[in-house]
Amino acid sequence: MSMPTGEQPFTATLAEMRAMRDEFQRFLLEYRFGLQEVETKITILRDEFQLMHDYNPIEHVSSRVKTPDSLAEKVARRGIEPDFPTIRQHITDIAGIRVTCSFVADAYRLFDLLTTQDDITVRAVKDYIAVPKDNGYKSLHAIVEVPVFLSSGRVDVPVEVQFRTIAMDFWASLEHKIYYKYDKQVPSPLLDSLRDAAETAAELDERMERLHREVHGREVHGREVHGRYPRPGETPVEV
Ligand code: 0O2
Repeated sequence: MSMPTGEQPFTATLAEMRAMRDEFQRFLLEYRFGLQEVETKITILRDEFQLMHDYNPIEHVSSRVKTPDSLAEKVARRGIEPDFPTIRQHITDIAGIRVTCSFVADAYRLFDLLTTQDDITVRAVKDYIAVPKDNGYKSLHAIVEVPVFLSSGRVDVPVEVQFRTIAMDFWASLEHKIYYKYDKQVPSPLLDSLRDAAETAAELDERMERLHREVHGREVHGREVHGRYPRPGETPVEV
């Protein structure tokens, strides 16, 4: 069964529409479960950090399953067939989780700690922190696959995880609002101001991280191993 994209003429009986709704809900359910699995992993890392290292690298976490409208828009924009197997194969951000961290180093640490877990498969990484987008957007994106065990068996569900700092998040949410306010046709001076603001946000991130390090020093109390946090099973070594 195909999803209506809004561009094709669409006729169906009430029973067909109900069947389509049920199939769509089942399709999205897998993504909701995948999201729950990754959210649990992030929550465990946060709680363990707090308990073992007396430090919380995560400011907040938000998640969403893509709305049917947003999914249909992406299917149309990508020009892919609007059927479930094709969507499953090509649209990898139906389940999305955003981890907002205190500092850039924390974003990379959490990325590392999540993506090296045994049951996680990394499908793709886009490091827009190392190489920001032309508009100034910064964030570290990973498409990970997480196993979900249903009554019908195992399914590996792709989840997009975005790691960013508070400053990057602030910038991205304003840019998103401006983009939609101007219906994606943002005037050029405003685009320049946004790029400028992205640089200011990056400078703020650097200053805050420097300050944090000045106050706390190099955290070697079982926390950092050669500039990063220990991986599971690794013994922290003082440097
Ligand atoms: P939402 O509201 O999160 O669902 P695409 O450009 O989407 O066709 P791809 O490869 O899926 O291709 O995109 P990418 O680069 O991995 O980015 C996906 C998500 O990152 C977006 O999802 C946004 O959440 C965020 N993002 C990427 N670029 C920008 C940007 O320039 N500004 C802002 N504010 N966010 C960005 P969606 O589906 O667009 O939105």
